[in-house]
Amino acid sequence: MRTYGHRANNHPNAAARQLLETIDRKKTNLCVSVDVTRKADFLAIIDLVGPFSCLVKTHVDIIEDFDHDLIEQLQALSKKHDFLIFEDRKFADIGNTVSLQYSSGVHKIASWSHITNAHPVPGPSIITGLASVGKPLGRGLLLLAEMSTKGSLAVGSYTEEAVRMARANKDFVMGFIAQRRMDGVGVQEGGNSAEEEDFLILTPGVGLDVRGDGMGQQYRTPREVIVESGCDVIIVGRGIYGNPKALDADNVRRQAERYMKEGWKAYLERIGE
Ligand code: 5FU
Repeated sequence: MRTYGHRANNHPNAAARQLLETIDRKKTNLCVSVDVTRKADFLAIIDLVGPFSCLVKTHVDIIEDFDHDLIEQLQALSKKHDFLIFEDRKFADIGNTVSLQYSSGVHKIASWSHITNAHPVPGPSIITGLASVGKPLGRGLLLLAEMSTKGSLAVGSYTEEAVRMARANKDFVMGFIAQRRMDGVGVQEGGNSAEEEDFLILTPGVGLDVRGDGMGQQYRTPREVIVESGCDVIIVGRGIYGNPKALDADNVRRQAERYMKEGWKAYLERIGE
């Protein structure tokens, strides 16, 4: 299994290259998901976890006091701590609509988020729509090939079609939200092997202390995700910041470091070091 650094040197997609370089430089494959509703909490958590993260994942539409200053401060933290930004927008509409949702509105996601994602449910036109905005800016797109939730419908031929859509749009699609490596998935017998591709697999549903959240979320450990399933980035939310109503700065920092160490240990095991 190749190293993150080696993959960075050879990757054709600019956003993927940036993420792999950051992972290699900071020695962390941890993405922290910051799902809180107050701007002050959002920025405070990111300042605490930034040193341990390669990527910070946002849902800006849940923030009650969202404003342009939040984006400026987020960008300043991204520079200060050397991490990329991933708005987990999960676009799912026709090409024209997603291009407007991505570029415009209150949030103007494309102007600040290095990476975003989309459900493949509308078919390839969703990639065309998002690429028309994101490609000129050097952004990267992840397709949701699988989900972490119990009873997810993103399985079987749906997942295979998602991978085929990505293969046909490698200049903009840098990888997948998925629960396992996608090499060879959807490759027809006698068809091209997956050797030439290097899709990044970013995986939510990661926790060290519990196996679920009572609302359908299912957690696996960093080792299960990185070693057993061959994924590249662990996405961790509540396992790090706990209850947003009772934020404990020392504990947030401690948990981020703990997940970073577990994720990196798992990666070293995977590459045989
Ligand atoms: F695509 C997905 C998925 O399959 N599962 C997820 O959990 C996305 N997520 C996101 O990861 C979800 O929207 C949360 O933002 C985050 C997981 O947060 P947690 O607190 O670690 O459960």
